[in-house]
Amino acid sequence: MAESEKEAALPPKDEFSEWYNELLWMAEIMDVRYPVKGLYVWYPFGFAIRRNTYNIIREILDNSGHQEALFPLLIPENEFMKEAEHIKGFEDEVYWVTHGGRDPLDIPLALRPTSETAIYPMYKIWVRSHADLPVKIYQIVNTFRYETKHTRPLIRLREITSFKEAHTVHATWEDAEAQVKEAVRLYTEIYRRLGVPVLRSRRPDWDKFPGADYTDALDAVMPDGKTLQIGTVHHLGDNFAKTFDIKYEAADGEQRYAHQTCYGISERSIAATISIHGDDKGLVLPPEIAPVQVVIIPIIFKNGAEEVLAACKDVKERLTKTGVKVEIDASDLRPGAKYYKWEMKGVPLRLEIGPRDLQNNVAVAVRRDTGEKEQILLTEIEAGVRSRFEAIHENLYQKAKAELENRIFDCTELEEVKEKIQDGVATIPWCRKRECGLAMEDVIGAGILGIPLEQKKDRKEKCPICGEETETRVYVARTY
Ligand code: 5CA
Ligand code: ZN
Repeated sequence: MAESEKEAALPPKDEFSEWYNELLWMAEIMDVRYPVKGLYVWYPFGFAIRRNTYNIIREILDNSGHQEALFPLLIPENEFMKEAEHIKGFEDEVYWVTHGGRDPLDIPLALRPTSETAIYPMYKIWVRSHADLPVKIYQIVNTFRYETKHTRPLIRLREITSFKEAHTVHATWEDAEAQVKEAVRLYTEIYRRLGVPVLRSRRPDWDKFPGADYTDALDAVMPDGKTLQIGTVHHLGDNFAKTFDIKYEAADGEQRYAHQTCYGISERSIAATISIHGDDKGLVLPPEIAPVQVVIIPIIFKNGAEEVLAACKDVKERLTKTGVKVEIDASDLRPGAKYYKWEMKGVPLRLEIGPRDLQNNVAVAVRRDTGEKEQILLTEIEAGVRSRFEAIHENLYQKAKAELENRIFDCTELEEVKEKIQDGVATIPWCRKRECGLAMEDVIGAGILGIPLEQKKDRKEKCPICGEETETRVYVARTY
């Protein structure tokens, strides 16, 4: 694409929606011009971010006893229609394949909106005895949901291209509950690696996954104060085991229904990461997911160009050997234009090397997150870059954590909640009765996000609807 097409400036991050859309385009993450609503194209640069992000997800799952597998995209109608609650939750969102060529199919096939009904008929065959448990399998696939709310790249898709779903099977309800806790911990760790702090809460009953006993969720707070659900963990009880007849032989020889969990993350993980860290100049990427981690800019005058270029190549080679992804920008662009370009792409560290730096045996390092300039001795460039990466990652997380904490407002009145959710997340006492929860949502005009998984149970307060005493506070937020 021509450089001239991209010269228009990025809107300031304060105008979040415009900033987000322009950034995806200018930093070459997604192309939204594909002619089907809700379907978008990954550019190679965006796809590299995706690959690096999903490497973290794979690593953390593989190291905690999960195995990756792959199930079919198409689900026969009769399997899909087995679990009543699940059908109710998804039937308006399913795409159906009804023909093979010109022949109507005997059994219509659903494009998976999620894969319970593709995986559990196989689990019925695979699970025989208590010795087979637990099963912990995940897959990373595309899923399809005919979303009727406003679609947005990476945030609300009709083809979710990067759906990581894990499906586990356990002997008892308690074992499954322990797995839910473990999954919340693993997801928190994934987001820690992305520098993204999360809110963790139990969804109210009316907002749980269709077919689940309960749903725990991770949410990020976006720059406009709205929350984005970036991961969910569901305790399925034995609901699906009963409909799909997943039984195991217990140690005492008896046949028992299994208990299950499932948990998912999508490319919303990338939407949150780039939205939370980015700034007015473009992307700011945590080093671990940056497709280019260091860009070297040779500062060239009439004399000494060869020495400078040779030194840049040497630095690149040495960094590459330690696994750092490096580019040298020796193009004809003016230095200012080069800075603009690589800042837009979120490159964590820029190294400038000119004749005077060579005399001093240093490179000038400029951090993308802070703009700080420091000299690094060329003889110590590997360690110098490594330690900057760690500092950048930590700074991104701490900054985001402070911003998140500033956006949580403890309220006692519903009117106050209405006002505060314009800027972030409110908390308010709730007696946990359904009718009070729904009444609150009505007055506020926004939903209850959930009951925080870590409650500060220090005092009794009054439910603003019925006046009953309670130790529970809930998050209320505007959501994506
Ligand atoms: N089977 C379960 C666990 S994998 C399931 O489908 N859960 S879910 O419906 O909550 O989806 C898992 C996660 O995918 C959500 O928490 C959300 O972060 C993400 N997600 C859901 N719908 C979309 C969508 N239309 N576009 C992008 N991401 C989505
Ligand atoms: Zn109440």
